[in-house]
Amino acid sequence: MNNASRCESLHSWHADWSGLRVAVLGLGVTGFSVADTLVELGCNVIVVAKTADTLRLDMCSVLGIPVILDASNDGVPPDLVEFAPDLIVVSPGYHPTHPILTWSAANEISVWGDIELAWRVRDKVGTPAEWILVTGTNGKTTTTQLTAHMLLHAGFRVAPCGNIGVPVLDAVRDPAGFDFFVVEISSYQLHSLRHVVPVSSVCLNVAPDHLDWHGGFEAYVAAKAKVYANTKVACVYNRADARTQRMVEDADVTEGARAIGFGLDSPGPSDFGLVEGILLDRAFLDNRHAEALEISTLDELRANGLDSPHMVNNVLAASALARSVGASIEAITEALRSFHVDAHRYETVAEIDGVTWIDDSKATNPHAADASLSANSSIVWIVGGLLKGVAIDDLVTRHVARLKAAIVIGVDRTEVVRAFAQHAPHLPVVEVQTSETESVMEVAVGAAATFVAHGDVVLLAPAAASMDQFTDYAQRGRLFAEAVRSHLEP
Ligand code: UMA
Repeated sequence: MNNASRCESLHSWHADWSGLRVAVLGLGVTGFSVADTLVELGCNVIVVAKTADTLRLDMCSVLGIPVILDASNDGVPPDLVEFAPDLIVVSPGYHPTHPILTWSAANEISVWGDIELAWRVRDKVGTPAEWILVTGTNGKTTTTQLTAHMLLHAGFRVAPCGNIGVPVLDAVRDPAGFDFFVVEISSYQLHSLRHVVPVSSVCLNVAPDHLDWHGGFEAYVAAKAKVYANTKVACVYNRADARTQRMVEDADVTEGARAIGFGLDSPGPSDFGLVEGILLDRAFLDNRHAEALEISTLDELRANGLDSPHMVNNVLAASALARSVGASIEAITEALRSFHVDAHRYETVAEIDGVTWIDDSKATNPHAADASLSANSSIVWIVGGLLKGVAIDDLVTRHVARLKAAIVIGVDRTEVVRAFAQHAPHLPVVEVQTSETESVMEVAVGAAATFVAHGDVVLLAPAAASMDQFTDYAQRGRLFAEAVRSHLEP
């Protein structure tokens, strides 16, 4: 058997992986879980990465895994060529045109993502868990958490994993064993996804994001559409987003899978929806042509901040996924009462003198920022960061009437400042310049405070990723909240 067909034949944890030569690209959260798993399987492993933290390097050294650190990140390291891998497992952040991936294609070396490997070895602990896949431009982490919380209340053993921060391979290797994995899956992971058979799946919405990585919107949408492939029970789509419905229509699913729509309007048979403030399941009941089941109400959801339109959509999508695999309505209703949204997702950090300061640092693209801008009428907007090839012109045009001022952060703010000059020429725009004594958020908050009056909202919804000035969106939000507190309580 040649190397390629040996790799293709490996479909179980209990298959013979011994001696397989595998190069792992990346030594972040994913890369380490992949390398660790492969060593456990008896493979001969090498890791390549441009950077890695000391802890992971130390752990690799303990496990006897050689690491090639290639700071240039723009070629094929000679030690990798010499290693002659049978298989490459790539971390999600690697661009598809990375020289190592071009080299592996030219040399017919199989390339998998971590999700592909996890699917193949999912039978490590007892009966393999069923997989529920969750993707979308926005709302996927919350929907993943909601679905997992509902299934937990329904008495199942469940692990939320994937892009949410816990590699699927860690869930697969957990000796506890699970009934369900709710896998948040990013467009990067979907790009390299080959064969997974989910029990149910959802694409919550699609709007421009990560365009520089995918090379355009169509390629991004095509990656997202892969979430529905082979689905067995329910393909859940957003009735207000025709692209998600088309993805389901075009998907090659398992015979018998149903299309289940969700939306904020009245549900048809096989839908989840909203009628006079009541969230309804009209899909998973016998007499769905004449009846519907009540899941919750907007009033109930308000009690724990789940009543904004985009959150209600997440709740409906999660309910559809949970119902599709047998959760009772009662379990879902109960789960919603005890669910709390994570920090930095439209979180009110202070309310003082009639001014509300909101941390929506998780709004890392225009589609997400659009939702939080739409929810307010007089806004001082803190915006900017890494735009990832996506324009913010439409966002500025749509919300200019709600804006009182814009405070622009981010290293490269040319595009943001240009969009305001073009579409909101009369709006006060402050570009944040840091100094040795003041950080980005201290300056931004100080500038925002000069514009506010009673009834205003200061909204951190950057419409951009954070890594140019912060470690991640969480740090960006945390520093904002700290700056707000120290500004208001000097
Ligand atoms: N690396 C290179 N060269 C490259 C790219 C990366 O050497 O060209 C190396 C880095 O030096 C580092 C490692 O690869 O050693 C990092 O790999 P990675 O960027 O794939 O990140 P991980 O730490 O493995 O985390 C990934 C996801 N990150 C990305 O997709 C960028 C995490 O999602 C995810 O939680 C984790 O796997 C577990 O599944 C984060 C994310 O930002 C939250 N996701 C994007 C999003 O949600 O928008 C897609």
